[in-house]
Amino acid sequence: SFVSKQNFLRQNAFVILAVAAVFAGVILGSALRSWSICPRHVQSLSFPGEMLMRMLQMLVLPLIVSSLITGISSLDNNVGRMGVQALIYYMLTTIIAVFTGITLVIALQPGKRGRTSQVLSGGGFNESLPTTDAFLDLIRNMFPSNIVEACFKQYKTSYESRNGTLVPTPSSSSGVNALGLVVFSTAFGFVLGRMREQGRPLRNFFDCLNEAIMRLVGIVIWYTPVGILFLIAGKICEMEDLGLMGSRLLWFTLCVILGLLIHSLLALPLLYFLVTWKNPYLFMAGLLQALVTALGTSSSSASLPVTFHCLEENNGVDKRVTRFMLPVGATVNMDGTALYEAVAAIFIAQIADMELTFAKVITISITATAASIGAAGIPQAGLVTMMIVLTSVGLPTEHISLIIAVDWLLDRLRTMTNVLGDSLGVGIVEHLSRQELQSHDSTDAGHSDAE
Ligand code: DAS
Repeated sequence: SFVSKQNFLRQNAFVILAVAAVFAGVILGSALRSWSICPRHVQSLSFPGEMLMRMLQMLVLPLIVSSLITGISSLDNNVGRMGVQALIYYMLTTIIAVFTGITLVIALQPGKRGRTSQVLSGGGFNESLPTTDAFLDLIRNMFPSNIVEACFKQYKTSYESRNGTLVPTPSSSSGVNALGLVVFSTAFGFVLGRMREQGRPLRNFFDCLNEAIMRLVGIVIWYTPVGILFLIAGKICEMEDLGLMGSRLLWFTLCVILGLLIHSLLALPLLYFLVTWKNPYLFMAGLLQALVTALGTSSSSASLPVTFHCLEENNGVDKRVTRFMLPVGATVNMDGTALYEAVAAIFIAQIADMELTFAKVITISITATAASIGAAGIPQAGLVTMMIVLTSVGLPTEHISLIIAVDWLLDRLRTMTNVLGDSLGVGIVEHLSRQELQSHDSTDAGHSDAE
């Protein structure tokens, strides 16, 4: 039994370390907090965590491009079917998430509880973003005019005030345009797959690039527990005192957390079980390290390398499916964010005493879904795309300041749900396509025999 215990420890070392890092981070952070150290020291405390973020982000760009191109070009004719399955899964789960959130926030009425919270003040967003412009920007970002620029810039309409009215002026803001890269790489991979012999050198190139990046991921994985520990400790040191949170904000936080729990622990696992007849919680256990990374970094895109590692190494998912689905999922499928946006918008409407008609609730659900697709997988992106949801029902965008105080926490939690949703989707689509993948394998073997 000693040997089996040793084996267990060896196999699960990373998971144990990652979970231990969360607890250690909380303890270290709370201890240092009681000494109330100055911001400069908090910065040096978070430094090892910042290094983890930077290392992961460094890998994300080549990872997205190479995995999508190799994944899609190797799937040949199955790519259409699997793509449709993936899109149905993304839409369905996002709608379930939004529905769960809306039901909870209407039932619990967090915006009507107690007095106005003390955190009403705080920096606000003054810029208001007309909904149609936001939708157009989403589509513009799908087709970047310059693929190199897409690696570091996103398109975003900005506004100029002229004689008291806001006039749109096209401009660019910083941030990786992951959506544009995903669209380009998908199309590129598709064409490359059809080029047969002629496409082989480039397919080999991207295959090799992808393999090399995944090996680098295998090295960075060793550093994740350290990074996570310091990311969490640093955050706990600098957070505002939760005791000052008003009762409305507290109810709002609970409402979001409850919704995320229902979606992550009941709805998604149930869907996985209904499709595959396999134990979803076993599958989820293999993902722990990715989930903890999401908690630490609050970014699904920074967690992407670890998610790849977990699905391929721990859960043995077919690489063709992870390569094709994960980059897309991390960019467009955000169940946690959609749930959060819907809850937050209705919470704000409750505080503002706005009457919620059925039409408004539907508008909120649609824009919350769109906002979650448009949100980049980076920390607090959901807070910015909230503006689309608020303006769509005529709520002033500066009301976002009502919820800024708790966003650092809810951001981490919804990112975990986002990563979980992407990963379970990979499991489901792999299960549905097992037959095609196998027959594809055997025709491939036939080809190489002939060669
Ligand atoms: N933090 C995000 C993510 O990476 C998105 C959000 O802010 O909701 O998933």
